[in-house]
Amino acid sequence: FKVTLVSTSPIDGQKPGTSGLRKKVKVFKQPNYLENFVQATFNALTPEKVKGATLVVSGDGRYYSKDAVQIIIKMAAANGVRRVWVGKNTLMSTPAVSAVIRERSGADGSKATGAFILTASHNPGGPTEDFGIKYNMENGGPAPESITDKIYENTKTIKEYPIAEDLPNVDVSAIGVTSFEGPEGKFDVEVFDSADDYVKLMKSIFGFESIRKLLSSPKFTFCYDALHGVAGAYAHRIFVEELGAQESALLNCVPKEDFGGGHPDPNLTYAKELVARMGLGKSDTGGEPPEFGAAADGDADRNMILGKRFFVTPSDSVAIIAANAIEAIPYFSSGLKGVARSMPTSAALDVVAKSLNLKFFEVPTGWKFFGNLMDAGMCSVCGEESFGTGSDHIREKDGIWAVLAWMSILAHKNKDSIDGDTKLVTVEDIVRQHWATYGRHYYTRYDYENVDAGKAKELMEHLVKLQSSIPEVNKIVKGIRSDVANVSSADEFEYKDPVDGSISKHQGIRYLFEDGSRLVFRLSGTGSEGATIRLYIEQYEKDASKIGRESQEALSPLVDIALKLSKMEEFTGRSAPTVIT
Ligand code: VG1
Ligand code: CO
Repeated sequence: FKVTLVSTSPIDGQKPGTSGLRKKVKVFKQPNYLENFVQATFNALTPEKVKGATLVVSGDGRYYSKDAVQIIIKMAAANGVRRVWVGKNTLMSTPAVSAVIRERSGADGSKATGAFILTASHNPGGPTEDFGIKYNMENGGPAPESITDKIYENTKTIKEYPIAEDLPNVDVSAIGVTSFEGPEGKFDVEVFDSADDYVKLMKSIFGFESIRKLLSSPKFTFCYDALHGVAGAYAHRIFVEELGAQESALLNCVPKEDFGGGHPDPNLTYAKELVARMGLGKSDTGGEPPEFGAAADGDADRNMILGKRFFVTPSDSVAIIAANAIEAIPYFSSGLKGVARSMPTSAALDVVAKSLNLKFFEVPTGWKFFGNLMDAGMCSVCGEESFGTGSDHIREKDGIWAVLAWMSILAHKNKDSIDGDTKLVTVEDIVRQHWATYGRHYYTRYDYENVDAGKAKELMEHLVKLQSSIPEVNKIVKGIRSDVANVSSADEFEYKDPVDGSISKHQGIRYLFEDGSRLVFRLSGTGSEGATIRLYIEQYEKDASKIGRESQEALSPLVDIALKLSKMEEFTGRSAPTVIT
């Protein structure tokens, strides 16, 4: 192939957000839009590192992935990349990409040094919906801010990019290696099924035998909903072939370019079919719900965990996994190096860390911050309130890992009862037992999607200004409800990375109450249009007689305060959030 230099000019708005660049497909399809971002990334990595490299390029298979993969292959070739690894049909879950970077060796012993992940995660897909791209580093984790800042700077000055225009499109549906000869030598594209590497990794972490035994018991029933995301490409292999689940346990497990027209976000609002099956929906499907249900998002890094007629909040989920990991999961049998959560995630994990005497970290939203801790051997298990849970087996959150972690805990708690007549220890039993031991963190998140960006900014500025006088805040709070604790402090969360000392500012506004309750306000960094305001509300209850309340009811005084304190309706014109989780 030949290399052509194409001249281009900067395009506005290519700043990577919480997890890469996410925009409408029609934006990505503009001339040079994708190319500029890819070249800005190559330039940020530096030409020396790009030349001769092995790169992974794949994603959740959403609409425009097939075109994007071919463009990136041609640009990689022209930039002197030695090899590109592509998942069959461009499919590779975000956790599988991380695993492939860390674990896979090519036939000639080559190792990948990074990846372009093509996904907009939980955002809908299709010609009128979202596409996304992000870069992951040699450790398998998302590029740190030092790199994403450079990428953004480069997008503002880019003048040209090289591309191998005459390179034929590679058939990404056929497994195998295609070799090309370019001006600087050989260039290979290898298509493979990443499920092999991923399954191998999962088998090295969990006791598949004990999970298999659980799944084979008639007492235990299971349902997994991939919401037509990429998790479907792994679910059959793992749950059915390896672990013996019934075929009928899999819902929406065929990956689709538009996620079947749905919103591939595993929560109580969008995972409608699963929610109904689990006996949690308004429309009951009839029949006895399964004992355990789970769902994934588009790129399979998120998870939702459900019991029969029971929802496990993600903040509780990570705390429960941490509390049981050593006993229930072979990978952790020698102990946990530490645990971490993102700032808006509830403090359920903090209580476990304290009681088990574990190192604990609170980081800003987004998985990139956990990676540094893990690379330094300081953190084993971590999670976010946004349905993300994971461990140091890779450097991304991992939806299927979380399901296997819960299955391991269920298998462990039921190891003596699974064969006999004793009753199954259920998901709900495990959660209630956890609350009884550690106390309960009532928790909810209100999302106001696609609000006017200017108004959202004003609301945040209003909240920052309010913080300067805590007595004033308390006067307002007491005027709204007299039955809540005092606000003891408020701030804008700022994080100093304990490993590299880097500082991340403006990571959300916190109002902290004397009884441990919290209100947190943030602007989303993953949307593709307008602004999304997230409001996180949390209240700790230690009294065992008060841990069984319905959470929206228990939190209603704090919700009331949050809405009035922030003047939510006044600024946004919204009387209700778009989604409550
Ligand atoms: C959201 C979540 C955050 C998560 C991020 C990426 O970010 O709140 O916890 O890490 O999505 O997840 P934001 O900035 O919109 O609040 V994924 O599965 O979209 O890569
Ligand atoms: Co995701």
